[in-house]
Amino acid sequence: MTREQAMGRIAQLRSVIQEHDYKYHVLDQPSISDFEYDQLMQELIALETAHPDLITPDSPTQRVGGQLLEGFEKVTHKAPMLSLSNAFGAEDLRDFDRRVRSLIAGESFDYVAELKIDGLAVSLIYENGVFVRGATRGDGEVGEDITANLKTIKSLPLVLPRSLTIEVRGEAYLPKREFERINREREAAGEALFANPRNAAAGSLRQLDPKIVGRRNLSIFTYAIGSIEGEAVETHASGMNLLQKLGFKVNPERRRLPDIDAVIEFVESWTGERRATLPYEIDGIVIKVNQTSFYPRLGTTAKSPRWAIAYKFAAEQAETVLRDIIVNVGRTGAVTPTAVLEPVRLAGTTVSRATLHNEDMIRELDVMLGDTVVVQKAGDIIPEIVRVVTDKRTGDERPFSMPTHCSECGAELIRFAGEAAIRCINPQCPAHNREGIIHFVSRDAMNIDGLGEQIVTQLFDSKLVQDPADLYSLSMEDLLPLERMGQKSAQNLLDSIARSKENSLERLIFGLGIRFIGEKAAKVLADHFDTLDGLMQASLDEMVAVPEIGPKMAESIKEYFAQESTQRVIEKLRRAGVNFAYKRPTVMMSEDSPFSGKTFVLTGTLASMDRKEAGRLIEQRGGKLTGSVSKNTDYLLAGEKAGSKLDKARELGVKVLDEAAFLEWLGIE
Ligand code: 3BD
Repeated sequence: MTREQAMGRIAQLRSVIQEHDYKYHVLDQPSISDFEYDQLMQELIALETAHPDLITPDSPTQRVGGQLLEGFEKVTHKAPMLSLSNAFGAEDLRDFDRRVRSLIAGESFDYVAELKIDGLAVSLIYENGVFVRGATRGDGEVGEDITANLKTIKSLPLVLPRSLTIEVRGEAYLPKREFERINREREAAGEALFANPRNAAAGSLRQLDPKIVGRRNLSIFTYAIGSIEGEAVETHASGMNLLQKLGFKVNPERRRLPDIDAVIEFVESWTGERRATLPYEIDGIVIKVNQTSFYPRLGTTAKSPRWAIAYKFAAEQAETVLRDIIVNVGRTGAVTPTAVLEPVRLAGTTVSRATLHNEDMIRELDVMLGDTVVVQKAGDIIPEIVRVVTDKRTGDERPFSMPTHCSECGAELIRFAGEAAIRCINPQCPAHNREGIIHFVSRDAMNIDGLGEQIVTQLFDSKLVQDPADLYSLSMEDLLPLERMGQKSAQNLLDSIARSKENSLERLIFGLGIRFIGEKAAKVLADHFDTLDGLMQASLDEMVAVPEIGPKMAESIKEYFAQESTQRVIEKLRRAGVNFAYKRPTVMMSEDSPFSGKTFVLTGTLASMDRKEAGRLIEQRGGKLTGSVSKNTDYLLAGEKAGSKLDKARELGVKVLDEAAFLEWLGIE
């Protein structure tokens, strides 16, 4: 390849990769497999390695810098990043509205209400269409340059489709799922947990190693244009649409609303259960006057604009009495204390348990049995104790100390140096084994539908299932005597157990519950070693030679497979016919597939699978996915509650496929 040819191909690859980053991370609608994406990336890396002078900072290969940062430079924002004044109820919103209306006397305007993402405010500067600098808000005047860390965020475009010079503001955040994953991993590694996604996002962006930041899977919603050259933005709504067109991720739950009553209605629609259904945390609603022409007239107070306000959700806290502290032994043997509370209503549910994480937390809270405590729903599901109401102490409270021996097997509990958790390290401990089976069947592991914690516990306690392999010798007669188990559910359960034998190797590796081996590592190992036997025979050196596998993981794998109990289980799984091989995702391209070469758009809700799964099936059969309906779309796959895309398809005469027809094409039912 000549240098000219290399330049051409590099440019092409960068733009294709950028497009796929956008589809995956902004639209949440990937159109190629991870494998194909990786191939494009590898080709680009190879070309850039051969021609290092052609590397530019906006290349997708440069998202994760190789160098450790020394620290963060201070940067002064071109225009200060204002803060928002707060409203705590409908009355505050009406006051805000009265003030706005009196200042723009008689003229007509509307509002935009949008979710207040609970993350970290940042400023992003693009010069001539290229991302050149990103900074934290800091005190609003001066922030810190975190460009290298922000570049690792895949939903942040490194180049824009136009040569614009623009400052964009947004909120970098951690999706709830990623937050939970990170805390699970930190827990397993004995590291301190992050209290909430916000802290985790802030902590991540303060990392000096962009590689670590990259692994945190942060995302970013943009919500304001700080400044823009050569373009007039007349309304906030059109500004957001512009950002969206430029490839930024803008939150879809924003509404233009005619007046404050509509705003209050919108706010109230988000104060209940609905908030919990979002995949990220929000801490309120931001309300902005839509017409930017009024901003100068409305002006700012000391620090915040008068044309915007943040409605803050009430802190979800309640007082109750701590009845007891019980300890549970988890899959890794970690002993976690749980607070047993006098049941109390909190954010729509009754709370009777709260997590105490570990012994250190109990000491920090200085909590005693019988104390009145304030509980809080930390963002999502698991309530926690915020503090003790010491004024309410009567003197009858009793101190609590962690047990010295395992409640399930009696073995002595051990606290390893540098770890917050105390552990039961008896491999025969029933709690270990029971939790290990619960993990084995879980959705991200062997995905055995219909096997919840309660059924596993029943099977375990009745000695029918003592290790994961025992699941494969269960019969109808074993299942029928269980509580709430009919003929039909028993058969379904047996079917899903049987189906799980065909799972690809990564699910099995993850399901075995080897310490430090999460989903990602399991996948990498399966891909590299191909079979479980390959992995079992691998040396430490061979394992650490695999990208993303560190010495701690390798040691843990060796130790796991060396155990006699492990070997017994593996042999039982083998005899049961459980697949030990990695099933590399392949693209099926049969000519006669009705999907082959056709372009699909997905919309609405499908009853039989989620959209991601439907997309994967279409692609496997040679179909292409795109995000929006155009005249080039061959089919719109429309589930329940299909909205504007269905209208558009009808307008353009695009063929519409309903779920039944889709399943038929797939050869299902
Ligand atoms: C969000 C300022 C204005 C442009 C000033 C109106 C205060 C944090 O989702 N709009 C949003 C969000 C934050 C915003 C503005 N719109 N300012 C906004 C915001 N949808 N979170 N913020 N910020 C961002 C802040 N941060 C830390 C300390 C003090 N203030």
